[in-house]
Amino acid sequence: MTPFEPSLKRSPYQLSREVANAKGNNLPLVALESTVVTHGLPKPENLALARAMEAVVRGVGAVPATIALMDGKVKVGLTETELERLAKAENPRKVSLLDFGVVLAGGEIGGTTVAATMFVAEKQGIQVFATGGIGGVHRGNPTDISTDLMQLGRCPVLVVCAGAKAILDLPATMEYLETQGVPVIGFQTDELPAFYATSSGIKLKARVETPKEAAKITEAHWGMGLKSGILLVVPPPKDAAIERSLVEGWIEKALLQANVEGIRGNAITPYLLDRVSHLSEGRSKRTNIALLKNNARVAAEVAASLASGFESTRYI
Ligand code: PSU
Ligand code: MN
Repeated sequence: MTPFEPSLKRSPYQLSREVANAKGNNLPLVALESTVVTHGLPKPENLALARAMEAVVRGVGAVPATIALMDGKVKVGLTETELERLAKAENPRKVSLLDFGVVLAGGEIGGTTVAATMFVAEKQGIQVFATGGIGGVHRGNPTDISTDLMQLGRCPVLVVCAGAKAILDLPATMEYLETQGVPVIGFQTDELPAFYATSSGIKLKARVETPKEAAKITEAHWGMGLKSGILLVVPPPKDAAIERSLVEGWIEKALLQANVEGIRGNAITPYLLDRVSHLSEGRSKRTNIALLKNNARVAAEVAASLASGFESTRYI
């Protein structure tokens, strides 16, 4: 073994008892990201949301595996105390793929992005992952492309989301996903949702009505050896969705402000989400929370369907 091969003896991964038990017994698991807790939502809503997403997953009969960095470990499934430490941390790190080493070695608390959570989920054999919105290509800055997109191209995890965050360039993001060979499947919709809004005007190539159908496509895609991720896009619940033109107004303002303040790099997403929440007087935040819980439910249902091996078909 070379010194750089992952070592089992000193594994950086630490599974909660619940997650270890679920893995051992082939119970449906749903990975949950934690950047939304550390950077996506303000305190104390972040802790309430983290707990609520876990509760929704359990309600469907699946096991939540919230992933975060803490004490030099990659935690897969958090205890109640750990969830609180994560949500209440002062200056937590936003951890994408490039940050793992630094944050682990420094023993800091970190919330994992979609890319980072996918990486861990795949390593741990968790096939389904729920989040709010993925990262993408930024508006007016096409070289700022979220690692989420690259990771979706090479990591076989099903990501349930409400599309890419509306602050992004959605057509460019879709082009990138197409280039990477990532199927984008609408859950009871023909259009890519625009995160806070139900539609973006971008037509999708595939649509499913039920979690079972989504599970079937997933099995077929991976069953033939394809290694990419799959996006299942779920519009925000009707009563929480916001009209597209209204959202656009807030985003335009937030983008101008970000430019004036010179916000760049991985700080731009949390900054814009916060500005939009402010401009909408909290409305966007409420929509964000509603769609996160809704996505957790759909993800748990797909995970349950996959775990039940509905057709007991395994292609090898
Ligand atoms: N969706 C939200 N809030 C968030 C994020 C998504 O509603 O905070 C996070 C996700 O973790 C996503 C990340 O992976 O923002 C993208 O950041 P970047 O553009 O720097 O890659
Ligand atoms: Mn970026």
